[in-house]
Amino acid sequence: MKLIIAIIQNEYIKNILYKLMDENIRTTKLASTGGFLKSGNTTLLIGVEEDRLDDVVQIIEENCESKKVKAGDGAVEVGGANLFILDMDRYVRI
Ligand code: 2BA
Repeated sequence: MKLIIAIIQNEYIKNILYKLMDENIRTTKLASTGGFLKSGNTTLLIGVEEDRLDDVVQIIEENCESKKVKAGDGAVEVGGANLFILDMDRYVRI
């Protein structure tokens, strides 16, 4: 199994969650805050079998995009989603 930690900009989260639910992909939604901009984003924990990994990445890719945001005197390009994909040793549901 894989664990996807997906940090997603709030404006995209509703749509992404609906699409993941349509595909029977389970998620846990956490409120989070970017360390740099100090603005709210959402972190999803998504545990999936390896053969569903590409489906999840595709759903997220198709439903968000990066955009420029003002930061101080300049601007930064904020990703619609930043994904960390980890191998999971073991999953236990009790
Ligand atoms: P923030 O930390 O608020 O970062 C927002 C955007 O600011 C980043 O977009 C990046 O373009 C810029 N940025 C961040 N740190 C910077 C720095 N030290 N110097 C210059 N510019 C900087 P993204 O890279 O797309 O990140 C969006 C959000 O994803 C981040 O919000 C953070 O919550 C999370 N994130 C991204 N990379 C991460 C990482 N390696 N570890 C943990 N969280 C990460």
